[in-house]
Amino acid sequence: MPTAVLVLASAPSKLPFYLVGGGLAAWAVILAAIGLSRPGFPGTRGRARAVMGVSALLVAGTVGAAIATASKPKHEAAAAKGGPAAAPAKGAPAGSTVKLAADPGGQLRYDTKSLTAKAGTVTIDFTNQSPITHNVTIEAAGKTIGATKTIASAVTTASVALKPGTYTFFCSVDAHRAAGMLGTLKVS
Ligand SMILES: [Cu+2]
Repeated sequence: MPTAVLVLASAPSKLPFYLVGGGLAAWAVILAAIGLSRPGFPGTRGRARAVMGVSALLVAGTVGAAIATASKPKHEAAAAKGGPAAAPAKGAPAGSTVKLAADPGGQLRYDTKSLTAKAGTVTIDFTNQSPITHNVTIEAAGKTIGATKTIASAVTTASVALKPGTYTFFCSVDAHRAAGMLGTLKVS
């Protein structure tokens, strides 16, 4: 028996199906043999019921094992292997983090003009090493959706819930935006 347990543990996928299915086949052979050798089989109502019950159980077991082994969701297998489908379930947007820095020398620009993020809670990590105050403000169709704190010689973080789309990020301090402190954030 320990060997069988070992096999069960090491080869999970189709084994239950083969075991129960094999049991069903053996049961059918036994029933046929008894039926052939004893014309009166199964004899009493109780025995007939028992035979029917065991048969039904084995059939249900086989079908159940077949479904259980066949319908194993693909993403589970992928998750076990660390595949790309190991992402969070639907309805729980992954979101992501974007990193952005203001020009450390004090020029009115960020270190990039384009950012990308995944829809959901988007975290903005903003670094401003310069002594000039800056922030990161997110805007869609002229409407402000969120912003970091305005900082100088510091680091700050803000989280914004973003749907897929194209946004503008810019600094709302003075005329920094007009001077070129802006860029495009694409959320997919
Ligand atoms: Cu600024």
